[in-house]
Amino acid sequence: MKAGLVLCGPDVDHGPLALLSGTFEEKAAKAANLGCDGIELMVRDPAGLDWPAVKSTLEQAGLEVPQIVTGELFGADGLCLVTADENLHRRAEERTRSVIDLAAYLGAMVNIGRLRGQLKYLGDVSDPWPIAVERLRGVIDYAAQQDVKITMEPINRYETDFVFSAADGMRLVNDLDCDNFGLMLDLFHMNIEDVCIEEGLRLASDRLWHVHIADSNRLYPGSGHLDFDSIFATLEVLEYQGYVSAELLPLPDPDTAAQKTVEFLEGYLN
Ligand code: LER
Ligand code: MN
Repeated sequence: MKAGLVLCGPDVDHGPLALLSGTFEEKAAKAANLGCDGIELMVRDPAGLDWPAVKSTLEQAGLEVPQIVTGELFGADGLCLVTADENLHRRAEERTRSVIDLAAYLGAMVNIGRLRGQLKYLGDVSDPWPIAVERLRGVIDYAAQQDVKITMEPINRYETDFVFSAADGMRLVNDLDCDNFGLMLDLFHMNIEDVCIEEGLRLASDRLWHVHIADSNRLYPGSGHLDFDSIFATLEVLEYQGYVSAELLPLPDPDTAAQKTVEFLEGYLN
């Protein structure tokens, strides 16, 4: 297992769950000094980014980019894939394709969280699930051509209206049946939606490609009531090799939250 955290790229002013302060270069240096293996890059629009500069900043810091996170495509620009609005869907696909191109350039996966949209955005249809599956397939097929993996994140019911749990995520994995489509599980969402976090991890283990860590209250681990001894013992048994990456509230400040998380992870990852 490797340690990571979510970091805003140069085109994102503020990510509500991203860590570290300073310029992009300063944040990359801080992540490396803390002992992170890599960072999850939060982007808004790759067209506005200097790709070689981003790559060289991260390479010089010795950081991998396991994944690009797309939350701000929805959060800042309202883009989403599962919608009846053809124009919105086309713009969301175009932007997602450019994120996939950047991911291919950086050797990263691409996460789909809130960017997926919602079933209710499809309007009054009797069975929205198969329509949603086909809406998602477009970007997954495009990613496959670029050799990029897509991770779907089950998200709690207060933020979306489909794919809440690991079981929901595996239903989508099975219905899509694409080798480049897997799951990212976020312990904060799992604590709300999964009957048992450890069981959810086991259920998804064949397609578990990334993990977001936060405690039950979305503060740095150790601040809430999640049983991390049991969670990490489960990941060990499953021989999970991917990233455990901090996505949490930047409190008491973004640097302290990052430092506390990496210190906490050291106890489990080494
Ligand atoms: C994104 O990874 C996430 O977990 C969401 O809660 C953001 O809204
Ligand atoms: Mn998350």
